[in-house]
Amino acid sequence: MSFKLEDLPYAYDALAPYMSAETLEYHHDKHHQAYVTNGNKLLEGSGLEGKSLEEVVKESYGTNAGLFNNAGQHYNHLHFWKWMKPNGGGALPAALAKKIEEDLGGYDKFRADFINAGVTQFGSGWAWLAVKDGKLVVMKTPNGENPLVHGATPILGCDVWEHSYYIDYRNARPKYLEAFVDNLVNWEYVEELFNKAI
Ligand code: MN3
Repeated sequence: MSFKLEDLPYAYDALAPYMSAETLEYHHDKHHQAYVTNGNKLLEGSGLEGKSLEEVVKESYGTNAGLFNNAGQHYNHLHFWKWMKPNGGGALPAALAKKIEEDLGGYDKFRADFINAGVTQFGSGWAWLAVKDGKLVVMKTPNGENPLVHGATPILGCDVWEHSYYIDYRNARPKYLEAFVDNLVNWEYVEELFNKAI
């Protein structure tokens, strides 16, 4: 199955002032499009045509770096757009809040740990909330890597590549991560993935 770039689930200016239309135009239309275009070229003849995106990501990891980087980033970004919404953040769905309390020491600790994961990811990468062996974990990964290749299922991720925040926040990655958690996260979509993963 070839990769396809879907439209954003909201208008380009819908996440302002936390993420600008200019950032979303470059990030979605240029960066994500390039992962899709290059991923499709590298998928051809890889032996992984016909596999699901998740299977391509897992099976190309460690065996086909070019394909993995692009397929991984396609997977990460198609969820990233859905992990945000206008007027996001705020109260968590009850079942997810309870699980965060049990596994991660409560929302405030989760928030601090998630932001810290993003801040301390040296260079490009992602901060994650994932389900591993039935438990929630906070993780970070470099470049296009994600929890799928570490035996976990991502339910929330924040892109900390500079292209995700430099137009709006310059070098202030912590401020971008705070705005993401407090004002952008679409907790209903996180809950949907949590229910599937658990
Ligand atoms: Mn990106």
